Amino acid sequence: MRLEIIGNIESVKNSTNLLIIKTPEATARVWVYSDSIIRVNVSKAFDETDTSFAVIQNPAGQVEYSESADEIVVNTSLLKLRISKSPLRFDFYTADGKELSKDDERFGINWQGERVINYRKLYPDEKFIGLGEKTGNLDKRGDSFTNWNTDAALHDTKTDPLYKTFPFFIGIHSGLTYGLFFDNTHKSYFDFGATTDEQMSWFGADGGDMNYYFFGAQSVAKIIEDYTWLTGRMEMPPLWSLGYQQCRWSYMSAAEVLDIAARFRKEKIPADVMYCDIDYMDGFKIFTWNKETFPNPKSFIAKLKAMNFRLVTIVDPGIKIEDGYKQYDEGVDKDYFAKYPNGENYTADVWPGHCHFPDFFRDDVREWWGSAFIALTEPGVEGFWNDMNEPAAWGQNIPWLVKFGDKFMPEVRNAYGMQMARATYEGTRKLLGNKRPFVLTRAAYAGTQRYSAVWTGDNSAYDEHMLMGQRIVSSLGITGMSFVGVDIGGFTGDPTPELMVRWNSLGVYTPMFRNHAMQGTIMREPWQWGKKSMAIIKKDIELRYRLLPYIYSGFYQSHKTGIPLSRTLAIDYTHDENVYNVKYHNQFLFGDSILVAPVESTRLTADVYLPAGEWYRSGRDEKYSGGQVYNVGAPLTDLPVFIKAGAIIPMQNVEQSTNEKGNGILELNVWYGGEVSGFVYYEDDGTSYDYENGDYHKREITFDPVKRTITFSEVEGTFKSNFSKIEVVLHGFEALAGKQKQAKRLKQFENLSVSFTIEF
Ligand code: MIG
Repeated sequence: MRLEIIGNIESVKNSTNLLIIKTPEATARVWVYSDSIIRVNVSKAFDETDTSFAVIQNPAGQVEYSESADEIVVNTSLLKLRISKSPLRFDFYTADGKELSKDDERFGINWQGERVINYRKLYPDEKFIGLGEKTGNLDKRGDSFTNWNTDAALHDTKTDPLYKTFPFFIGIHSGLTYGLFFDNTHKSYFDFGATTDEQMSWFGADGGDMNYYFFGAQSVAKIIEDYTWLTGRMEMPPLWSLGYQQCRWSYMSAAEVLDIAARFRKEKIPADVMYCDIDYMDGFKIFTWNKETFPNPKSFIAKLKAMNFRLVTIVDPGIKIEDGYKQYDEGVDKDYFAKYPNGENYTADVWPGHCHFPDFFRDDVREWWGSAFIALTEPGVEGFWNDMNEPAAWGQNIPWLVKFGDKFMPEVRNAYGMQMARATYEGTRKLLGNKRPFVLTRAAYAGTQRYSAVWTGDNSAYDEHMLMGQRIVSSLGITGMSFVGVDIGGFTGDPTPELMVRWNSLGVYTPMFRNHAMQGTIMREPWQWGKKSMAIIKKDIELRYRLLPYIYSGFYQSHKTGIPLSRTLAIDYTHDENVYNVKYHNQFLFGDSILVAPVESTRLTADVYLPAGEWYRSGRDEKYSGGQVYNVGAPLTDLPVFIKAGAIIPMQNVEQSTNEKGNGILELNVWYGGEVSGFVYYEDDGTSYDYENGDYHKREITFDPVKRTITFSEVEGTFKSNFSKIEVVLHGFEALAGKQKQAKRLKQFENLSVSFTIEF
């Protein structure tokens, strides 16, 4: 194997919006995307079409740079990229000269055959967060990872790779932050000081270009904003998908699904969504219904709707080889399947038996796939679950010579699931008219947030898995995926009642709240765990529904800025060492101001680290000062949840589903804090795209402890709030000077759309 390390610059050319730098080995290109984003591409065979599955932005324009005998310096108002000429190396600094990240002086970028690697300097105190769906610690220093989308059934807390590829990480050192997105869909590798002698970190891929975007903003939040500006942000999810979701592999008939739904209503446990896993189909043929067990999909779904439930159905990519089956015949006819280089369709075995696989990399195939959903939308399905799209087949690796689009499998495998989710989203959005589809995918690549929610695949029913699942949810948040869930209760194995209760209580604070379990496991619905457990599960699900106005506003934030709903503490408390301590690294902020500390089901007390500031224990309003560890009670009825001082949390009354009207009162909870604080409240119809045309209701709510006021800004947007009244509930105001008995609930206010102020 030949090793080539990139050498000296031969020429530099300034083109319209990029610098082109040649060495004997390759050509390097440098673009500026914004003041805080610079792109570097080093290639032996640059493809001028320069397409990306992830990136939706274009370079900003002319690259500003200066050149001397030794180096080229690219400047933006925030960043300085020093490119040394002999040999070619890329070193990034803040505009005022602080070193953010540089190539390893000795090895820089190099090739071993097609494999391209970038060795970079490792800083003594450097930490690494990101890469999305990865096992291991929050701080990935000392670990290495591979991206190769895999059906990782039975994975444990060490398994790698899993189902998804997000080649984006954030480095933290010397009080500084930077981000790096390696946009390359080949099998890729990241090593955060695992295999080197504390000198280098490195990343690379089996082929393609050394193609990365460097983010230089000096806050993790701003880096996430920049990354999601580059790769896109989620749309507003349908409100119903934020309610409780009940799934199982499988509810075997329409009658069974309806029974389960009716039982939720009978027990008065709020819920919004039922699922059909693979057994609703006829012989696992996608876009069909089993005629015996689901004889009349339309009336079945109408009955569900009458109970205020929506239905999500699963689809896998494998199309059964069977003459007379519509999707098969059409696919063969139009040549829509992935192929061997001689033109034969690639075949593999999965649930339906022998299958072909749609080539989602082609526009016409995505269009075809998307329009086939009429078989599901016509009877009334509104949610579409994309499984097995790594793609997975029984015990088989896809041969490397199979072609997708004009590329061979190894080049694009990591983007297959994303392109399936894209086809599903684009097709169902069209079919549903002005209604928002809910799309859920297992495999994904950077940018998937534009099309779909994700879940973390087949987890297991034990405590360690629950805790790791939370880390993965927060880690996916760093890489742009806000709408994320895990199988609550654990997919494989049977949870103890305690674990079920505990996991469900964490589900309240999981962006997607779905209970799901594998074939052959004990039934999982809330009433299967005995009266006492059911009562706790019910209360927690009720809390989820009470929090929906806060949660929906949190998703609006993700939609607008990319900041995830589930936030590792590394986002807001980046330079606080305790955040990375494995004792506390599962903790997270849910939205702006709810801190959650996941705790095993076997422990009834927990050490919780509260970062700087003041905190209140939720439900008890006891006050804690931050920057300390507390040992707190953690009974199954009361997961340790803390509210940040100054928090403004809008809540509503308990409803049995998001389809209910509610009592029309928005309960605005305010926790006393020493500083001015604010909250952006957002509401819309929850189902349509009218918000894109200004039909929403948004206002800023500000708490001011000095003026002793809570101010509501004027409403922006045309949507009329579902709440006619606002009731303010004060927490921690008792000690305020001058008022002996501070009322907890202030009288209700009309929810006017003009600005108004409340005094306390
Ligand atoms: O081979 O559709 O991860 O959620 O229940 C297993 C059956 C296929 C894997 C998914 C799981 C789903 C199951 N699927």
